[in-house]
Amino acid sequence: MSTAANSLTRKILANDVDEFMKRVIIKNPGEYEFHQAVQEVATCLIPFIKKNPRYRDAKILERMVEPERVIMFRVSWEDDQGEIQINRGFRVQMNSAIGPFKGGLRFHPSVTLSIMKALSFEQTLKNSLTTLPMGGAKGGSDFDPRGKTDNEVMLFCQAFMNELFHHIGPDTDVPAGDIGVGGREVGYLFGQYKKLTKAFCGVLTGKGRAWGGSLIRPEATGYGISYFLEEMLKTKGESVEGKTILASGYGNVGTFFIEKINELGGKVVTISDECGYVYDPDGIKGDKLEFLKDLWVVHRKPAKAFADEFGLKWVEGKKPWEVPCDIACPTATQNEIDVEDAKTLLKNGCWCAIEAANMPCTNESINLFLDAGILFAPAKAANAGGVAVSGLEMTQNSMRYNWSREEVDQKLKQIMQDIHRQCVSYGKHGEYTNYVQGANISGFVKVAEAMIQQGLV
Ligand code: NDP
Ligand code: 2IT
Repeated sequence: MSTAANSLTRKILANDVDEFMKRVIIKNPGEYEFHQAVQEVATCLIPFIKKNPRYRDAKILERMVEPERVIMFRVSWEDDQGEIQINRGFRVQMNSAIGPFKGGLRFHPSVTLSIMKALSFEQTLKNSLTTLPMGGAKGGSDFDPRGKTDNEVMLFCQAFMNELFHHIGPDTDVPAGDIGVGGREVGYLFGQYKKLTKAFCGVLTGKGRAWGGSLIRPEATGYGISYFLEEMLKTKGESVEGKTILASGYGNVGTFFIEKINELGGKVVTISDECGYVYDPDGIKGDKLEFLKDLWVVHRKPAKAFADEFGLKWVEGKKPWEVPCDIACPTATQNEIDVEDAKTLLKNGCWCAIEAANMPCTNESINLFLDAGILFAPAKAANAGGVAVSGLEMTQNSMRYNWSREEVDQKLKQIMQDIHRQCVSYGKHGEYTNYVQGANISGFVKVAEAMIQQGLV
């Protein structure tokens, strides 16, 4: 389908999608991120479902937007000053058709039920794309890790697990990290789970190497995005070599993305946070990257500290998307790129956008990229490497065995290539591949078939 036909098809189908969305919005009032995630998927799936009435008759999409279970709970703990703190905890167990619930935990003050539902819905399709048997979930809390001591983080994690442990287990639901939750937090969560249940088991992924963690899990999301990018560029006879790339967040995903891009000969020239961005025309590498790796993940420090340390340009109050580039890769959080940012990127010659964060582009900006006919990779395909290696960690835990770094990296690369193949097989129209459509349909079919085979549960 040409890009002009893309937008025409969207208009013709708008009525069916609007009807569907009306019901979703009435049932989930005010949950804007959830509406956004469902709308993106429904726009691709409703025409497909029309051609495949068995999915329509079984009401698969209607069932998929209803979480199997939502757990919301109080987390009370005492900070270092002896003051009582109250946070809210969440776990949305969205879909277990193809495996135990699986997905990260996010600790950030912006966390709401809407974001948890949106991300667990995305996770269901993402996990299906990995080819591994994992259902979809997401959880977290509005706890703000910035400025907290190590002791406070531990006390919070223990209080959070005091409730969560009732609902998870290696064969029911296996959480992992996300924003604000890395190796340290997974350690404290695991320790508390073990104390409460007396079980040493693979209930979380992203564990420490010495106690059941997989090699390459910390690197997996960033490396996987780079592998997916290579596959996309190959379809245009291109490679990462010599390309100028913009990134935003500089946490787990952002820093290992930069590391792999450097290895492949590309140049990442920006990182950012809510306050502004750092511009480094020479590319973030060597000592600069080593410094950056710890800046957020270990020290929870702002992006400006990076500019100050190395005398780099700091642009206050602006987003990095105004810098001319070949490739844009948002690596921080949802809705980082809006229509205006997308217009600026296109105007400055950007010809590829790849979502590293979850839902970093608004639906309107995605449509603009698709209409412009540039390469565009949605998060559920591009960033699936993290959860894929989580799946491999589960496999290693079940076998009570560890694969080498090379073995895990090789499997990760194969999975990313496989996801790319799936996107092309469902999304290619003539010369153009609509990766959004490819990822949504391919992820959906496997879950839908499993739901039909398991009956009405
Ligand atoms: P980290 O906590 O390691 O890093 C998050 C980064 O994003 C930090 O630089 C943080 O800095 C920035 N950030 C967070 N919230 C905001 C905000 N509201 N506005 C601007 N910047 C923000 O998280 P990850 O690297 O793990 O996650 C990044 C993205 O990748 C998320 O969307 C996550 O869902 C997604 N993802 C993560 C995976 C994983 O395995 N960890 C797997 C797949 C996707 P600051 O708060 O100072 O702005
Ligand atoms: O968004 C994601 O895929 C993650 N945060 C990783 C989830 C996981 O279970 O490894």
